[in-house]
Amino acid sequence: MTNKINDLLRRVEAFKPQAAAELEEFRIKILGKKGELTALMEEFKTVAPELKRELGQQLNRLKTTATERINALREELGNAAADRAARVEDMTRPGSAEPLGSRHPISLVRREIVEVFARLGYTVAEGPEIEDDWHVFSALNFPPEHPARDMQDTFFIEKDPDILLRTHTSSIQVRTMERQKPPIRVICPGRVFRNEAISSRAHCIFHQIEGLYIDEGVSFADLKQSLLYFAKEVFGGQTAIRMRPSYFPFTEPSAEVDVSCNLCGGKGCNVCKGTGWLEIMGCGMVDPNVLTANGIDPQKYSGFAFGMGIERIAMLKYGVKDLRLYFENDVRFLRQFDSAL
Ligand code: 2NL
Repeated sequence: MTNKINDLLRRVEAFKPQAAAELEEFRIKILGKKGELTALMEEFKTVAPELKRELGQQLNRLKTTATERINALREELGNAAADRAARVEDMTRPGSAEPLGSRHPISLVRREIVEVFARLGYTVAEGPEIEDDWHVFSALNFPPEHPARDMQDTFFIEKDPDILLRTHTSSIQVRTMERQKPPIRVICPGRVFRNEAISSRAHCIFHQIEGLYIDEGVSFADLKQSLLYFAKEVFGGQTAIRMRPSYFPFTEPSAEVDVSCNLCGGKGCNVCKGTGWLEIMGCGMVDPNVLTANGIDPQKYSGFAFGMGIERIAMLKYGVKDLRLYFENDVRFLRQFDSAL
């Protein structure tokens, strides 16, 4: 019996529970009604009288030790749990910063351009990416045999009647003219699609912003001043613009717009290829055929329109050298814009 008592004593002393439940299980196993100590007490009743004194002392020691150890362990575990709870509830602990994402450069530039034109009274319009021939070509004075209508340049979804991915955001302005009578002043951002080989300078998906202003007496001078204001807001107050004659099916006259290169101050550098000028957009006076096709009387109204590629403006603003970076979503590229909100 002494062996049994010593064995139990050793197990009580060595016991190291991880959790309160484990301790309680141990307590019941030792001190419970059907526990090992209770069994020893029963056995004690049957021992010879001359052994009772010695064994009784041993049993009492075991009982005291076991009870004290279990109480001490219970306190320890309770304190640890209270510590954990206190840590969770300590409102004075310094917080850990959540990592913030960054806006995509295309979104940043689109927003900036939209805001500049909003200050000139333009409202934003959007439209579907999947379009029909009328809204992308016919309503915009594209002749039936124009190369843009070719399979080589445009992604067709269906033929006869033609359903296609819009190749420019002008289709949004056509839809605006359907809904709204002049005066019209809209700015139209969106994704456009062209069947092109992908390179550092071309992509099959890109972003445009177009603007349309139609009212009585809108002139080319209004166009020039509006675009000069835009250029100064986006590229800085020292920026100058120039216009070069050009051609678009939907405007007459048409022009390409350049801004002065603010890297070299117009003297000529590798970015502006020695010219001192950077091309940023195309524009013109809305062709009377376009007004007529869209139910607007060209005798009463005139208007101007312009269009630009957002990728190109963002390249010039941020010095991005390869268009493909905009579409790869490499965080090493995107993180560089996290302070450009
Ligand atoms: C460019 C040139 C341009 C337009 C877009 C337009 C729209 C309507 C009527 C007339 Cl509804 N014109 N849009 C006009 C001139 C130029 O875009 O280089 N875009 C990237």
